[in-house]
Amino acid sequence: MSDTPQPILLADYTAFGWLIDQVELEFHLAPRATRVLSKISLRPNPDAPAQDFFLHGEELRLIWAKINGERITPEVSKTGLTCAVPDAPFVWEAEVEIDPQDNTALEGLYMSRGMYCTQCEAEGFRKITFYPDRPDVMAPFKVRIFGEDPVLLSNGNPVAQGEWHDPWPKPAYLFALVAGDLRAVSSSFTTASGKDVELNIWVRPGDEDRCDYGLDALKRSMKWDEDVYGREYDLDVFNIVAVDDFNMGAMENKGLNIFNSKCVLASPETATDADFARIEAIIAHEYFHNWTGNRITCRDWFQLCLKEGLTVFRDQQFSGDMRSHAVHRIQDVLMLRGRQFREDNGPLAHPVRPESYVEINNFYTATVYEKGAELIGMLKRLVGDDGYSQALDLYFDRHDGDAATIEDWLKVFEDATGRDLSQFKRWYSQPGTPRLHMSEAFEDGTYTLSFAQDTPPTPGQDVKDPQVIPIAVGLLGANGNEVMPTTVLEMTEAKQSFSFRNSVEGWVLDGPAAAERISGAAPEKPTPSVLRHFSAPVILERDITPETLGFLLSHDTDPFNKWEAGRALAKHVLLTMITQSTQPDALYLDAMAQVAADSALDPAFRALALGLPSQDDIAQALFDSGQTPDPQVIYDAGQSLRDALAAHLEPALAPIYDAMACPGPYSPEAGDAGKRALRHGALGLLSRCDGGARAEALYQAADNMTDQTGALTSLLAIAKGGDQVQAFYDQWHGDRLVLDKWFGMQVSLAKPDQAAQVAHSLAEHPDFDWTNPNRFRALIGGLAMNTAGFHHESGAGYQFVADWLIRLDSKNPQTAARMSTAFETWRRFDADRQDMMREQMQKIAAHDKLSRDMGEMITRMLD
Ligand code: 0A1
Ligand code: ZN
Repeated sequence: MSDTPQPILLADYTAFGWLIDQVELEFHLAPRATRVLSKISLRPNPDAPAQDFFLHGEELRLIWAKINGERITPEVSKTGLTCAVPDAPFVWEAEVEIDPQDNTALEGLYMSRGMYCTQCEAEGFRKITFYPDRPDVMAPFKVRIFGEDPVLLSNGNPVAQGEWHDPWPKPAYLFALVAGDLRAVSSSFTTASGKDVELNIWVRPGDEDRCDYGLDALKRSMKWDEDVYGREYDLDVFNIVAVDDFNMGAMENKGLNIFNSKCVLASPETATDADFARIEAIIAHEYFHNWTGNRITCRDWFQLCLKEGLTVFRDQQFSGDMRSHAVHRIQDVLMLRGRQFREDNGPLAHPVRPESYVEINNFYTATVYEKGAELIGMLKRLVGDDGYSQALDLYFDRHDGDAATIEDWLKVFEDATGRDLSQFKRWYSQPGTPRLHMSEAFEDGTYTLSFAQDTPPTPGQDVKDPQVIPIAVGLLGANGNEVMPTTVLEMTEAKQSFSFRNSVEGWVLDGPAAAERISGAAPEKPTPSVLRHFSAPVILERDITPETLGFLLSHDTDPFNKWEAGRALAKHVLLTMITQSTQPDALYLDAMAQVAADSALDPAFRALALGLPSQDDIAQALFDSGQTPDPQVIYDAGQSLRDALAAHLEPALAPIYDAMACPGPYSPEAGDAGKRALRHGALGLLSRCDGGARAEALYQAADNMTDQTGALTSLLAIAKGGDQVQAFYDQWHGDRLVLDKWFGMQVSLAKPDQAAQVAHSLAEHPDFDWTNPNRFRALIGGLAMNTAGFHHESGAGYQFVADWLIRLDSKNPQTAARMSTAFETWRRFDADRQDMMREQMQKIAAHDKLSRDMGEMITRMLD
């Protein structure tokens, strides 16, 4: 018999043979021996095929089991149990014993610094008791918790101390339990229909002063979901708990969200502007899941994007409404390109709706989440805002209480709008980032844009069919005025042209309905602004001169494309510096000087415009154009370009730095955060001219974490800041979340030839608690993010990361497997680096406690 785990296939889905009317659970908590009693009322599911009765269960010690009150002896395996059951409704009961203290995988019931907590998505409930642990089995739960802790929480409404009833049928993955010595910071929210909801954020004693922002974000999320989606909250209480040891960001358990403390706790002294923004988005995300995920859940884990893509899309809309749409769109696209494009163009590429998996935890990916959200955005663009609202209303009406599929989702759009979405569905099954080639023609006063789409082969899928691509286009006249407002072109063919003509109404898309052409003087060729707002997750390829990019950067009325023009220009400059050993282009430097000083522009936008493309981005671009990227050369080019920018912009930088100071007490609100972002951008460049004098002064004066880390980052980037690193440690060594920053900054900003060594010595530091996922990610992930350091020619970075992944894999497979993606770009590089990375991956694959999670990741990367 082979030990190789067999993949699970979408095509093999069958319904569970029974329906569950009620689940009753009783927990007797003890760190090494928690007893769980379960009583489950089942009846045959008339819509399911005949099957043996099977309950999932892993790492459980079965004490006894009964059917209808009679003791039975089930057949227990490593993955669950079977037994004979009556062909009629029956009651299953069992008692099991589990060991939360020994649970280092942080899945199921585990302990985090003395506190009991759970994580059941995707398949953790089977480590708590025997149960059909699949999302399409939904039931109301009643829970009783017995333990010594003062606070005993579970899902639903409180009934008595430690007793909870959740009336809303839910799958087991949404179950949660928390017990500990916790304090609540509380508030309340009155829903649109007048129901009062108690809101609590539960934290360890001492963290109470870090909850205000999270509570406020929660109230804003509740209001927003009522206003924008018509969705009200449906229980008497909404609890959030902050937990220090957590594999992901947070979890949407019904009425009891559990958060990685890093994603909810914030105070001006300990959290940065970016932390505040992330907390706002994650609070919203988990809250929004109450409707998109909990009330309507997924039939099976292949449908994960049904809840995640939609909920990410909703949290992005929310963040845009709370802050700036333009700035958020740019940040979302940066993230998409940085993580999802990287995944989609490498060995781990998979469809937004995968068709097979070995370990589902490996599919909580940027593709399912972020590309999944882009698909919702495209749908909205294609059917229009009204069509989208009608489709969503229908979705909630039709599927409330269901475990639904992508087919159900697309059907509501078809039914609400009358549109055929069969071609659109390809976006869910075809992995890979489409390349969109564009060319222009201008003849007899008709302007034509021609597009050709093709998607490179991905693992297991060589040939792709054309997809529907909404291409938002605007046209600009020679003087920079917009002569055609944003118009969405719907590309459905492999190759397609769209013509525009000059009419009494300006430039319009040619077609029977287009207005008459103006007779008389021939129009001038317009300049196109293509893929506005990043209207589709594709890579646009076209010949464009630096001059045209400069023109768009100055004049484009679409803020995303204005930024994109600057970004494309920076990319062009870097690629030319790398491939032709040239000096930085003056056109780019002048353009940046203009943007930096343009006080009509939002400071947050200016800060983003001044940023350079990531080293990873440049490596991918070089690889795409048939060259072998050298990480050290890319790093050096980035450094020279920063030096050149600093020298060129120097006269403007000090005034910007001064003007962007925020007087008064710190506020995390977007306006001030944008000013600080620009101020710190200017400081990063200024430090290259003043030797870090201003950064040292800012560090000294800082009264908030954004300024403190901003100053320290600027110093570390010029290889200074030794004293500040020590001072930071002295000030913050007692604070877990802040100390993560200390580890992360040092390693991610170390010079390439020193990064592995810095990581090595930090790993010896007494505060390096590698069993805490946040700390592990800060240090090991910090090195993986230091592109040139990780890929240093010595191979020390590869070895360091691989050794730690092996170590972590035997304790926490999920986080280890997730971080193995550090190696996913290995095929881009030269033969020596490829050999070294392959060797490290083979070493990981050969270790004696290799997990299923890690085994699957390495196999996919090496195949
Ligand atoms: N559903 C959560 C993400 C999540 C997934 C898995 C987890 O543990 C294995 C934890 C959280 C979300 O989208 O926020
Ligand atoms: Zn989610």
